[in-house]
Amino acid sequence: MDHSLSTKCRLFLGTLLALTSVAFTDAHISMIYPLPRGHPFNPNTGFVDYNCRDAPLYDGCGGGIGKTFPCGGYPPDKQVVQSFNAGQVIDVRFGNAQFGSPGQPQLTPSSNQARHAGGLCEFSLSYDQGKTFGVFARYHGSCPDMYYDWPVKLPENLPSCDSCIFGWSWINAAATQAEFYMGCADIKIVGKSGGAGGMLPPEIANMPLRLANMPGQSYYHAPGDQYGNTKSNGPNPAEVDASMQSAAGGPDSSFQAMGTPRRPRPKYN
Ligand SMILES: [Cu+2]
Repeated sequence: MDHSLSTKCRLFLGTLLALTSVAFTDAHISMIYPLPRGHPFNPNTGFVDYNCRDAPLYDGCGGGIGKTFPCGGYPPDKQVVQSFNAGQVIDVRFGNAQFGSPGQPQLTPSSNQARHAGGLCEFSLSYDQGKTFGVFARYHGSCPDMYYDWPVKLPENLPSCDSCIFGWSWINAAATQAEFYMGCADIKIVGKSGGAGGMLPPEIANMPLRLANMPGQSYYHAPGDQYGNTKSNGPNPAEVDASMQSAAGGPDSSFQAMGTPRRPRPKYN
């Protein structure tokens, strides 16, 4: 009887160790400002995802909601309280379950923040609850990085909306398989033109998200930087300038997929 107890005990400890090592070796990064759907810090989230908040889409992360496109499959927030003005600059920030919160280790330049040598970050808006997204800003190469703010300017000509989606999506550069990450914040936008129920301006609506590394899409990495999982040089000043002019730069001619397309991962739900 003692023997069976201690066996259970060892099994339990083994499980704990396994869970812990998964949490640290399979680390990723996610948007933490604006506060996205699914995040434990978001008081209005419709689903609290303790296990897979930082995970890419379709990677088989267990215990979560089975992250799918768009927005990780999370339900909309219970109420929309994050409000921005058309033309406002949003300083996007990133974090993860290892860094950035009270009681967690201080982020240092050499911290492993699981940024996978950056890649391509796209910032988008949806005025139809995630059916379509239009890209209004991009950062190539060094994004994401928890060390920096990533300023993006909401276009001046956005109409008002009571429940829009601010999207961050990321195609990673290295350090792990070719992945696609997405975080969605439910926001209100106070437009210069007033009146809710508008649509995305056509120049934004016509700039679709770059989709990759999920069922039905190609598998590849995006060009990144040389800093691996540690602190980078931050946002490219030219891209900050472009963002301040609300200029995504049109179709993304500067983007080149890296490497040969990879086989889909086996673990789709
Ligand atoms: Cu990762």
